[in-house]
Amino acid sequence: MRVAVLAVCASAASLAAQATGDSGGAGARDTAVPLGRYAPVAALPGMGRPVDTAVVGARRRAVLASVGRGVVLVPAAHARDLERDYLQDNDFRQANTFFYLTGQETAGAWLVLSRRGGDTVDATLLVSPRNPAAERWTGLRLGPDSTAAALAGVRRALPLDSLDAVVGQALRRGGGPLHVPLDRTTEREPWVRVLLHESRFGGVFVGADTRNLRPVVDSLRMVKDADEIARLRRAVEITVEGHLAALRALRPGLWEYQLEAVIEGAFRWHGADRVGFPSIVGSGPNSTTLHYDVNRRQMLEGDLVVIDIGAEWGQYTADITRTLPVGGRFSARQRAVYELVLGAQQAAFEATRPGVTLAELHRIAVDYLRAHSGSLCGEHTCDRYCVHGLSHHLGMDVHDVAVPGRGRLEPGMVFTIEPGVYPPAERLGVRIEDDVLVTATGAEWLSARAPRSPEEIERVLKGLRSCPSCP
Ligand SMILES: [Mn+2]
Repeated sequence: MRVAVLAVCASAASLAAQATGDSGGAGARDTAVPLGRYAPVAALPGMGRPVDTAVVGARRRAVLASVGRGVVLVPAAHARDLERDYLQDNDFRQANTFFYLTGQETAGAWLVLSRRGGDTVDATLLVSPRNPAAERWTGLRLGPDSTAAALAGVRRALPLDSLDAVVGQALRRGGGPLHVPLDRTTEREPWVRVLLHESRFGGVFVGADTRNLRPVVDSLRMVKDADEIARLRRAVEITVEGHLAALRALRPGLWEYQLEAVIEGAFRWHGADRVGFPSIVGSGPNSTTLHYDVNRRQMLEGDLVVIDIGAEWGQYTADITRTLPVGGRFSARQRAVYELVLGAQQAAFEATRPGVTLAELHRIAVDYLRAHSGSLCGEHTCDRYCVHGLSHHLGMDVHDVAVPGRGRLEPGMVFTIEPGVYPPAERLGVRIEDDVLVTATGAEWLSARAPRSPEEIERVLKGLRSCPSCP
């Protein structure tokens, strides 16, 4: 598996280089050019992004090598019905496992992987036949043809109704078990019921031979390949733009939802696909509610506002939190709590390197809070008011997959460091969250461009507060 992951990194080097080149100098960004721009796929104008077929091919090889024996079957997400399910037709988001192994955003498709002679992966994509009448309404879609096969880098793309035959044939040729992703998102799917309780797929398959593919894919997903890191960097940069927009707009009297609007406007302006999670803009007492996302309060002079946001780009999401003084300057007390939290974050970052666990980093941050509290939190030390975990992995899910037994950090893992202190009696909450990439020797701040020290925040609030088009 190690070798496979390295192979992925090598084959995606060109894409990483391209992404790095795209981003330009960190300080001198031309904001007229959206960060999320991409060259459309000619076969899918307006919808498809180019896929590095070598990258997804390497992931498929890694999955098959990992499962050992059997056939791998992976469904795409369904399209929602415009009339029946949802008011917007633009709300499709691909299933993560399918995206990881194909890079395709096609709805209702399936991927079948099996071994063909030695280590060769036989990958078949199954998609609905083209429907010109429907495409007139909803745009071009992939069909079962050579275009789809080329875009996904698979041997062949067949019509959906060949699914039973293709899986049955693969099982007859190489034997079981059948590996399918079984999780919260698929458990209610009709195909799971069929798979687990009825004999299907040419009569070859029986329910007892089904294994869950998720632990295998999740384990691979924990170490990001170069393509994933490039996507995460893009999501982080767009999220930083959201924070910069918030800094420009912030002033007493503004409503939390207005700040949310400015932030999410910046996300879309810079090409984000959607938010990775509901934007948290919690001021004053709301700063102590960890997942406050109602965003309905008017922000007042003297408040702090906790802004915990993440843009999603190319299926990957960032997660960055800043705590800002609404009036432009921290009070002495706010600043003291802020600097304590900042110090805890810095201590955890400096301890980050391969081999360390997130639990150890959490302990380091808590120890820092306890050791440096002084009388800041009264009779207790401030670690008493640090009520959530310090970190989570970051990727296609904002709280990305973490499999048991894989607790030690490895190069290529991406996670958050987000200490917070929330003395409840005071209507005062401070959280600082950054996204971090584990390197061979330590770690890299991915979100360093978002102002973080109190001095820089106050300087930027003073200097940037000129936003002619803001409400
Ligand atoms: Mn987080």
